[in-house]
Amino acid sequence: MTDMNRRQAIGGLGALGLGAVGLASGSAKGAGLAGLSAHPGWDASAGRFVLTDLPYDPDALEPHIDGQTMRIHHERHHQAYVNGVNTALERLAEIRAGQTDPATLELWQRRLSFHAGGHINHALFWENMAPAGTGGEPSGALMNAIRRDFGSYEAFERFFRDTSAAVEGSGWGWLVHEPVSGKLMVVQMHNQQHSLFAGVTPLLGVDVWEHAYYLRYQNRRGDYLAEFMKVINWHEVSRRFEAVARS
Ligand code: MN3
Repeated sequence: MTDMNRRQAIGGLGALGLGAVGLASGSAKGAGLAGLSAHPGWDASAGRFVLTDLPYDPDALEPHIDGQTMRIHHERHHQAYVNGVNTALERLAEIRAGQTDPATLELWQRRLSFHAGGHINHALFWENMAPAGTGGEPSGALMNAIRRDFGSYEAFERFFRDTSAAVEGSGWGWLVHEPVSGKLMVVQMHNQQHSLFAGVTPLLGVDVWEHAYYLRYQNRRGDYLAEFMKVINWHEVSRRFEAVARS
């Protein structure tokens, strides 16, 4: 896929109202592409969203995240979001064409938001992880920004883990770049839908739905989060940060 096609694909997502997962910022200068450059999750020739590849073997994050969880999470859960966003777009097209009861518009808009959010969240999540020992350490401009906005790396990590652990029910913890202030922030996302500020760029996300950790950690979400910190791909987080900092 060319850069332009990627930009168009992601720009399209932004136009669907999904900007708060960072895609709106991709419309002008491409920063929102940051997490999706290798596996854009969109088949331009078919005009459909597609499941993104895992950038490593499903067993590669063991023992921190187990292979069975990774397989089910990727092949079943993520695939269901891909199917869901495609179905929602088909039903909405039928409503526009007068072929489906317009009273279902609200339902399909809600499903569009949920499934498109799920697709993009997971595409970003797979890429912001890497086998332990290969993801590097936070450094350079990213580390400077972490120190500036959180005081220290340790304070950031504590806040990121506490914020993610405290998500009520299903959702996500995110480190984001907020474009108005130019600051890094740690925020929660509920379900698959954003409760973020418009236009923030997602830098690092952790899925805290039970399907992300229950097989190995059962109800011990905090233990999962401690292990997640060992499989972060800081090279990718830095790449996202530098893409948005440049734009
Ligand atoms: Mn998930």
